[in-house]
Amino acid sequence: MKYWQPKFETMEHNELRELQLKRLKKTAAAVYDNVPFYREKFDALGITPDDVKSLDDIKKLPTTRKTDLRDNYPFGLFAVPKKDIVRIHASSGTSGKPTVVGYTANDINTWADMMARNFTMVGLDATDTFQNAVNYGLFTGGLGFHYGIERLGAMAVPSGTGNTVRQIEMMEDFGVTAIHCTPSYGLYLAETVREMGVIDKLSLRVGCFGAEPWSSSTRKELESAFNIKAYDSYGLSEMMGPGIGFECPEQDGLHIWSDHYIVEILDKNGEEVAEGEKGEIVLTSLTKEALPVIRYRTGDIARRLKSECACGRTTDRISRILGRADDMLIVRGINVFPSQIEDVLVRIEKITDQFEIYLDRNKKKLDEITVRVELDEDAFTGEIGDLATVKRVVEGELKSVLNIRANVDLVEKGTIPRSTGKAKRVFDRREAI
Ligand code: ADP
Ligand code: K
Ligand code: ZN
Repeated sequence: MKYWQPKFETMEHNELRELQLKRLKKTAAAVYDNVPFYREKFDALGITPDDVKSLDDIKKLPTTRKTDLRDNYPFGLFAVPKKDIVRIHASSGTSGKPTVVGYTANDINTWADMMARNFTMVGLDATDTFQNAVNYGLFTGGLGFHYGIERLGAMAVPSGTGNTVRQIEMMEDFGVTAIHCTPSYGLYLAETVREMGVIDKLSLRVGCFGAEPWSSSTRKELESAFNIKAYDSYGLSEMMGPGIGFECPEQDGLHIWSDHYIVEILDKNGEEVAEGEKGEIVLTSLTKEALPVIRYRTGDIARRLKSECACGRTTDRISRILGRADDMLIVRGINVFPSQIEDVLVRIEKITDQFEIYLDRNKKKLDEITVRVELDEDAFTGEIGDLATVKRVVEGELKSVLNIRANVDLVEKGTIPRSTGKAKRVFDRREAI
């Protein structure tokens, strides 16, 4: 089977826009009637849901930010009575206090189908065995993927995170064909597979990686280490969780499920960018019942792509996530994204894929960036000269990509803690001084 819900995945353009408008009107009315926060925002702008007459009118609607969820913590933005909520999750709190999100039974159902669409899209079906190696708690990635795997009819292996050797034994013993984890945990698993020398015993075909940014070099690394195709999975708890955007076999950008979400890519002035340009992803949910969200400022940066795709799906499409606005480091006035550093390091031999970034302010009050990288065991012959060469290569590559000098701190393999979820890579010590 090529599509899970062909009617929605391949819907003709005009019909899709009509469906979006109908659902946008309904969502605007739902938040206006049931969520005081939105009622006040609409009132302040002097609008009512009746002002939504075309899709373009979305621009009249207020935006929502993470702080709005925090201010209304925990359940203040829910649009249905508590008896209709069947589950809550929380964001991972990458940038502050976690926020809580809720789901009705219909929401859970919608989400499972979206995930099943994604899995079908990357060639999985009921015959597959799917290991879900992410945290199964409040984090959306655990149960979100799990329900989708079951909806597809595949066999779920809810391994969670940790105990990395055991994870790999399970892959071997259960004949696991698909895996989901964060890209940073994926790299750690890959390293362990290499150390155990078991790649020939694994039956993996597909890997789904998401929840944090990763580069195309990391994709190559994961694909060759596991002998798989690696696909990007995008999502955020405010919009349900993972799976609202997913790569197809073209591996060239994310399909955003447009019957469930409107995606805007906005520049600094809040204007829609042209195709190919980058901006902030702003999402409006169209079918969420428990927690409908209007024009959510994700803080995630991506490019707008044209919607035609060789896979036949007609959804809106965006590039992979280029970074998170609040990820961006400003070092001596130059913008640096950790993903740029990752992209450089993963391509260099003789070092592992693990790294940490330290930001300091020196005596002259200038920013210093130090990248800690690990030397691969077999790269060190005992010659001090080797170390100097590796250091020089890494510094040179970083300089050419970042346009500023970064110090490189070479450490022994295993020094940098391996992450099983979203990795913490940046340590900004500039404020402390
Ligand atoms: P938090 O914002 O606390 O991390 P979530 O767990 O909801 O909360 O994570 C959502 C965020 O994770 C997204 O806004 C995005 O920044 C990041 N993210 C999720 N999937 C991807 C992906 N495939 N690529 C890059 N970043 C991603
Ligand atoms: K099955
Ligand atoms: Zn496609």
